[in-house]
This record gives sequence, structure tokens and C-alpha cells, in this order.
Amino acid sequence: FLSRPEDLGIVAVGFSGGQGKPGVDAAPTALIESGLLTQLRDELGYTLHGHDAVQTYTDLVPAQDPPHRGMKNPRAVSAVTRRIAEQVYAQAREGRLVLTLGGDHSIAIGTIAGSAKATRERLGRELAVIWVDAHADINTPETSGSGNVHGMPVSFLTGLAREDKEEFFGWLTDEHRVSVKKLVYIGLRDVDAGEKRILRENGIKAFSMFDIDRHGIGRVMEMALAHIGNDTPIHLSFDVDALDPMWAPSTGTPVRGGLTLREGDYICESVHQTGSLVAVDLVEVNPRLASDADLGAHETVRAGCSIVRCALGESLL
Ligand code: B3U
Ligand code: MN
Ligand code: MN
Repeated sequence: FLSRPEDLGIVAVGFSGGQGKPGVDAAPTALIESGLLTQLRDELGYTLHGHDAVQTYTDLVPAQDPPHRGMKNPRAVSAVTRRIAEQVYAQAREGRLVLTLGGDHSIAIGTIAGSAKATRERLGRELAVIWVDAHADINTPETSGSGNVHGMPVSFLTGLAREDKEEFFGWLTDEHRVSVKKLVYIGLRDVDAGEKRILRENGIKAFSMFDIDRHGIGRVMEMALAHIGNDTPIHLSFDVDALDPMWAPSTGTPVRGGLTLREGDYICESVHQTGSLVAVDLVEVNPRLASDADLGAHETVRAGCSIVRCALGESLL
């Protein structure tokens, strides 16, 4: 699907407004300072585009941003994700693989919207999404208990949540959306009751930690990719909290009983091996949460780098 598979568009998103804990906006800088982009260029041979600066989007964050339908920071998250959608679209339109470094998971409203639009235009195809996460992030504003938009991106992207007003995600149109049929979850273990009902009622494919224990990650990836179907462009959205806190403690909402780092890497390797990957997000690394003393931030950044390198083909011989 890519015109030159060695071209990689980078979008570095220093944004934390989809949830309440500061610090997740520092992740792109931490990942880059630990050498991620240098490795992608020098070791994996990618030509990088658009990687000069981490974006902070301060021009888009209003002084006052009261809740709307219970959503916190709704104007800021809507405006920032709209800009991200344009940035991802601009890279994807050139036929480049796009890597977005978050930021909290609300930013996937932008990355997937941009990627879905470019995929439709360039390839005349619908985008498939593999969402790797401890959480389903499919609350609607009405089912959400927290009001944090990082728990809602999938509902906006699939059209399960809708809004007319442009300043509250009303800018999302059908060209930005993805089908619930082309969505697959991996790693779930902390899903709200309202979200479980949404998953069930819409027949959404989900492989929880239970399924991974039962079948093994190899079989789960076979089933996940079979569900999407051969030759379908894939957007991989990887929330680092899918990994067990043993490997990724420095994240806003860690949940025990998660993927080993090796299982996370395997998911990414399998997706890369399809040859159908068009975009990758790595989100929810928060280098400010773990104390320096226990090395948790460093370990989490290292795990994030490993995930990205595997998605971009590091371990293929
Ligand atoms: N489902 C909860 C918790 C949550 C979602 N995503 C994260 N946490 N990281 C919510 O707030 O919607
Ligand atoms: Mn998430
Ligand atoms: Mn999560």
C-alpha cells in the first residue's frame, strides 16, 4: 500500500488533555532522546519526514474549556486531534508509513481520522484498526464515568458517538471513520460495564488477556489478522498500558496481569509481517509518573521503543 516503504512520516504529539495526569506530553521527547528516531534511521534504514519538532499545540488550547456532555477539555482535545488528523493525512497522502508518538490515547481520534481519510483517497480502501490496550477506550460521553476523552476515541472514530458542533468533534465526517467490523482489540482486561455492552451489541472482535492465556499470542494474532482479512490496510494503535506494569509501570492507568514485553513485540512483528501496515501510534508513556529511583520511567520508555521498532520491522531476518 505504501509507495516507498522506507519513507516514514513522524508526528510527535506532546499533548495530555485527554486525561488528568500531566507528564504524558513529555513522552515524545523522552522516546526521541533515548535514541528511537536515530535507530529507525540508522539501523532500520528509514528516511524520516516531519520529525524536526515535538508539537505542543498551545495555540489550540483555550483559556476556558468547561465540560460538554461530561467531556473534560472538550474544545482543546477536539482542536488538537483535528490538527493531528491533518498532519497524519499530509504524511499518509504521500504514501508514507506514519508513526505518531503520543501523548494520551485521545490523540488517536486524530491519527486514525487522518489515516482513514488518506487510505480512502489513495487506495479506495477502508482502514482496519488493531487497538492494543488494557482498556477498550470505547465509552461514549454518556457512558463514561471519568469524562476523560482518552477513554472515548473509539466511539467517536466508529460513529457510535456523534456530535454536530464543530468545536466538539463535529469536524469528524464519514471519510474519517472506521467500521466496527474492521476493528480488533488485543490485551483487554479493564473494560467498563457500559463498554462491554457496546462491544457485545456491535459484535466487535476483542481478544482479552483471557483469550491470550487460553490460545497463546501466536494463535490470537492469526485470528485477529484473519478477522481483518488479507490485503487490508492496517492502523496499529498501541497503548503502552497493554503491557504488564512489570515492563511499563510509568503510565497513567496501569493494570496488572498484562502482556509480557515479548507478547507486545510479537503483536507488532506479526502486524509488520503482513506488509499491510500503514500507521502506528504509541501512546500513554508517562515518564513523569515513576520515580527515578526505581527506573520505572526508563524501563517504560525502553519498552515503548521496542514496541515501535518491532512494528517497523526490526526483528525480521
Ligand atoms: N474506562 C475508563 C478508564 C480508562 C480508559 N482508558 C484509560 N483508562 N487509560 C475511562 O476513563 O473511560
Ligand atoms: Mn488507551
Ligand atoms: Mn489503556
